[in-house]
Amino acid sequence: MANAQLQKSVVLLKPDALQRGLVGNIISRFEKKGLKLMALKMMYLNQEMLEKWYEHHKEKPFFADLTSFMTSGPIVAMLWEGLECIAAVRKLCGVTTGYEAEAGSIRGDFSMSQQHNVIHASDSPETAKKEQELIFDKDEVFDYDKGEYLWVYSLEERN
Ligand code: 3AN
Repeated sequence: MANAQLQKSVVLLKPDALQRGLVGNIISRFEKKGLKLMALKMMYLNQEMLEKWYEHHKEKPFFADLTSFMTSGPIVAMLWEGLECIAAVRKLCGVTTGYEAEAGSIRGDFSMSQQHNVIHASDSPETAKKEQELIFDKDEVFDYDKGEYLWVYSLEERN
């Protein structure tokens, strides 16, 4: 417990999540988990951003399809905070491919696809930092005291 880190995770609700009316349900899951919402906005991604975002997939055969999907409609971008938030959020998302994702996870409940998999979440603290800088201006990120933390975490975990 003593080693648990307070982390931030960047989450994108992909164009399919908006088209399918899943935004409220997904945000509600993060809220109920006890995570703190620090930033939220709707936007379009562009090719230049996606080349940086998915740098590790740039040479993959599906990259062109992926960028065309990710620019096909608006997305919702969010920044969430919590103890070990990166792993916790990825667990809520489920594994990449919808038809393999565990029932109860977001992809497990809402996706049957490898690409139209509803949500993106940062996979490491380094990636989260890079993604936060790509998406959010400093004045779009809100640090505030969340009273619920008194109940979400123990005294030891809050210090
Ligand atoms: P995750 O989003 O679970 O971290 P990554 O980083 O492996 O998964 O993939 C990034 C995104 O690229 C996925 N969310 C998915 O939309 C897309 N993707 C990954 N693998 C494939 C694939 N084989 N075919 C099509 N799209 C893919």
